[in-house]
Amino acid sequence: MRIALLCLFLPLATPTIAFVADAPRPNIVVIMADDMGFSDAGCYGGEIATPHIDSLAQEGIRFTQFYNCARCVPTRASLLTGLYPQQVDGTHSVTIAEVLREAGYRTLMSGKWHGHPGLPTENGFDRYYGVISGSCNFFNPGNQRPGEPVPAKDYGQIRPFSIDGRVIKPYTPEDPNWYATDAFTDYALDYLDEYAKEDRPFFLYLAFTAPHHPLQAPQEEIDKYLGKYMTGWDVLRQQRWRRMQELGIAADNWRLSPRDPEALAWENIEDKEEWDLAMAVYAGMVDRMDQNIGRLLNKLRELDNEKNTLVIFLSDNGACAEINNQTPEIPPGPMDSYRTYDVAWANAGDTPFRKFKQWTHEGGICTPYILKWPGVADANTICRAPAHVMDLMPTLCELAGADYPAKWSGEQITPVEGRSMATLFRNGTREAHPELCWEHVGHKAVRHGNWKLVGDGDPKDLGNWELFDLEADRTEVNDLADRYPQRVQQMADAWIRWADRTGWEPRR
Ligand SMILES: [Ca+2]
Repeated sequence: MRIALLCLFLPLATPTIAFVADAPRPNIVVIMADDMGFSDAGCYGGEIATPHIDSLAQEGIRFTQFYNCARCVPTRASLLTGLYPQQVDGTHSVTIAEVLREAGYRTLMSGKWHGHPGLPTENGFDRYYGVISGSCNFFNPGNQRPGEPVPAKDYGQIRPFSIDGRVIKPYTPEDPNWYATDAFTDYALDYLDEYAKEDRPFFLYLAFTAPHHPLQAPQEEIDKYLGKYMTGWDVLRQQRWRRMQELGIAADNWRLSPRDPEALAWENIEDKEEWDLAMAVYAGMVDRMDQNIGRLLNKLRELDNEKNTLVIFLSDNGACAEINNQTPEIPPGPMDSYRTYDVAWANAGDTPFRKFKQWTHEGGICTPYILKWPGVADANTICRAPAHVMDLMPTLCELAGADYPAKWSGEQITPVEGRSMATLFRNGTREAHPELCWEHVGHKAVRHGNWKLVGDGDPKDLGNWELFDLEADRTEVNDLADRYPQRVQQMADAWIRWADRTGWEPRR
């Protein structure tokens, strides 16, 4: 019965393909955005110019139910290890870079680490350039340079950088035109050039900090969008909603969730120009990231790697509604400004879902996931099968011909929780997860089939949970908890068992 039920999960639009068993192992590129909402990219309904992300969608598969772990650190831990973030302790886990390197891959990383003990180069990556934790100032993560303003920081924190095994704190780039999104890409491209002649596949993990706060973008990017958001977030949500219906991202039975209760109606906003600027800077950050993804895709073509390279694009969590205005007197955009775009724009960023980064509603944990693998994965396809960021480890192991190890460095390793998605390319189906669970800063969720239980507070108090049938109500607007108390009880118990099993002590 369970299997029959789970089959309902299988993709409606079926990616199919002849999987060539003896084809050379693919190069693997994983591109991660930081805090990018479900509908920001054009191919998910957004109005921001993202032609290169859209080209991945044109030539690949877009997922509509791809899950993460609600925030930077847990998602990255899960992606790297194939485990729930609660299980990752660095001793009983192994990273995808360690496994792929063991299998003969050149392992390269550029960008944001943030989610695993030690440095990337101590966790399987041959090369690394980037910021070790959090999100840094995009123009200068270090000390003030002569003739320039003091770079704004998140509560004064200096974010450490690392180049290969060396930690640099503070990291003050010499180049006055340094911009984090460009710099992370520059290093990635240099690595690809440097190892182009090697007779071995590569794994590149390019983890941008864009469009995480602070809102900082080159002026020419901001200028492209300034004024375009004067119509406000209510209209923007409607426009995105319409586009995602046209694109087929939203299924016919999805509904647009109401405006978040903490967001004001746009018509009641007085300082509209300021809000327009905030969203213009955000859009500029996404636009610039997309341009850099274009540079990377060009490099793959130039090195004749395009055909045998699997490219994955994803975001680490939903749009961010955190309010963190360190410099309330300086408008968003430049180096000396540290600003956020607030609940209402984040609500538009996560159209059509409810809630945000940190939450376990769909707006927190469901983000774009695009996979392009020329000649293997079907082009311009939408896959509605649920999948999770922890599925990357077993998927990439399988494609690389590597076994997930039972032991690593003499230690017993926690068995992988993720499930390979490789059969999705082989025959368009795979056995779904019988259960998926989440917990982050008190926000909890469990999914069984199309049923999702989500809530905060004491998990034993059934009044703390909402119950949704995601098949009928993907945007979680119709709480069925009162109607199905037994199911609530059953799923709450399952969540508590999971929390006990994964080593997290529920707050009771
Ligand atoms: Ca993030």
